[in-house]
Amino acid sequence: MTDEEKIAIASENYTADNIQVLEGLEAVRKRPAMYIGDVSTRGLHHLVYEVIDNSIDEALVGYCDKIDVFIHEDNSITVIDNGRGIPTGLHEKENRSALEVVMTVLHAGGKFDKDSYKVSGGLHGVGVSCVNGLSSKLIAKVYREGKIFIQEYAYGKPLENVKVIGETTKSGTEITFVPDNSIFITTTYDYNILCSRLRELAFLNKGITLSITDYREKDESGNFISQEFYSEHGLIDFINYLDANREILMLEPIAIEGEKNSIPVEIAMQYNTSFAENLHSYVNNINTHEGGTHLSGFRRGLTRTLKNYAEKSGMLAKLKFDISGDDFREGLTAILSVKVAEPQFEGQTKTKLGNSEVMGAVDQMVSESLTNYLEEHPKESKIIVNKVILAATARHAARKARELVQRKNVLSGSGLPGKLSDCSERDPSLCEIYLVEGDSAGGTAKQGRDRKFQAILPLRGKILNVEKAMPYKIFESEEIKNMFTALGVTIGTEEDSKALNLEKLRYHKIIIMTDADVDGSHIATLILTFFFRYMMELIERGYVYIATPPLYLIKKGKAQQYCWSEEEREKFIKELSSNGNESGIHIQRYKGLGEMNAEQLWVTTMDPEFRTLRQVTIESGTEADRVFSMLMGDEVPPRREFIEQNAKYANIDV
Ligand code: 0RA
Repeated sequence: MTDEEKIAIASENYTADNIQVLEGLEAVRKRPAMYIGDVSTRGLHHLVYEVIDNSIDEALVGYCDKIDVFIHEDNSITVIDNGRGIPTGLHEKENRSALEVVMTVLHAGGKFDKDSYKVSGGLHGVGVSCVNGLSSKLIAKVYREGKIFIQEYAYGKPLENVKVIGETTKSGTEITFVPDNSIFITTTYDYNILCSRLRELAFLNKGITLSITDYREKDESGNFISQEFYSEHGLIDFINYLDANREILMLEPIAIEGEKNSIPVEIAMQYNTSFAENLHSYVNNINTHEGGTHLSGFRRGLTRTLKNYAEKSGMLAKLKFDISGDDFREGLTAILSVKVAEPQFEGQTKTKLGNSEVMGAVDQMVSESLTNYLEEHPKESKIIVNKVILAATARHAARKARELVQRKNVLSGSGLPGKLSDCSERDPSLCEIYLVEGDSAGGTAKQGRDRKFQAILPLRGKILNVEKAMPYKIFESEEIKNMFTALGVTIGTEEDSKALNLEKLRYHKIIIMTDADVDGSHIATLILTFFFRYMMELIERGYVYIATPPLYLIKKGKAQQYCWSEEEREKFIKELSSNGNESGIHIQRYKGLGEMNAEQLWVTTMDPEFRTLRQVTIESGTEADRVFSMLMGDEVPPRREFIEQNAKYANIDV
């Protein structure tokens, strides 16, 4: 900061705008990750979210109800809304168009409209100028006061003054940007990732229509792929969407909506027959994966209110053990959405709400509304209390089973499973464990591995489907117990039966290696379901991977090559036969890991120099929850439909 700037700040003339002007877009280009999280696929998609969030802000103050997103052939993006349009008049202090200020000054977005209740605004709330700074080209078109205004930018710098290019009867903003490929690792947009965010925004902001069109791909009838999202009932629709594949226990979700201490709170919740707790919380439309004060307030309010009701009802009289907080949330799907004017985000991924005043607001809101609900719905209330009693009984059984398992481990020396072939390295950050389908492939992997840092744990057949099983079953399943003990992870404490302890985690790469066939995919999905429901943090920390064994070995004379896809296979065959000779080519289709010898398995799938590992990430917690409940739950038709739609992404033998 220069002395003049310091003086300006210290002087009476200081306003917030002074500071903002100091922060130019060069800062964004220098440290993009600081502003948008990262420069991978995730950051790339955040550019779109940032623009949409400005349109959502317009919708929240009542001026916009339609937002359309287009992915162009070159992976540039257009977002169009029917809001008021970014102001285009002269910005007195800056002596240039307000549009130019909004697009080129960091955090300038909201400065024109102090009375508006701005609550949205991207993961990092950095404003649309940040998108501009990270785009090699951006065009802003504004439809306002009967005119069409336009300004173009390159790398955040205006190429010319704002000009009028025509007349219009519409109002709104249209932003087209080309992400700077010198900043992002990848600039290819994923249609499905954008779809889930738009769907989520539609549920969180009822009444807005959001659409997406992808000009890169056509459907069977020759139309560009496109989807539209609109929700009339908001969070209630969201719950029904998430629970579509679960057996639900009530006629319709419980809905809570209102404002406490000027904090808008919206909740929808519903109990189902599963054993999983599905709480998803949002602050200003941002998914708070790490929870925070709003979620704590929800839990408190829920536990206290249900406990009071259950005790008063007399239904707990015969229960021989106490009920814990978890028991009220087993089989519960809930969405909690609050709007906070000045949110403080904490935690590793800045997705944990820190504002202490929110806890009490949500707690009170839940207590009051839920007390009313329970009094007005005696039938549902009884179902809920019975569900809680069942959960307490199951937890009790799980604790006994867990204690038995853990006592046994203490007795058996190292406590490591007999089937584990461990590595010699002791630093977890250098160690890998392969979870291998079948004893025979396990044997091959054991011979092929580098024993210094690679451990092998063979798993026999289909492991327990934890989506359907009662929680205590995981302590009875040999394969699941082996995974816990080999990984060095424990689960459950006196206070929290699902608490995960990763302090003694023994490997930072956990690699699922199954056959490239239907059974293999099924086993990989079962293992992932187990991780998702019981060891989510392993996935969040980026420790879980999927190995990719090759599908073919193609040989001709001395030339040989492994191929991982049909395209690769065809390409190589073409190369081999380019000299006109179509003969002597030998193609081996690997149906399973067992068909490779140790050397082949090492070279293709395990050697860190050459292998491809697919890291398992969760783009959307709600979407992952829905997909797992569908893939592993009881309802068959939605599962069939999903598999048919997604078969093209997988190597499925048919
Ligand atoms: C600043 C002030 C106003 C609106 C906007 C920005 C605005 C920004 C974006 C970005 C995408 N769509 C947008 N729509 C609006 C208030 C406008 C007024 O007071 O008329």
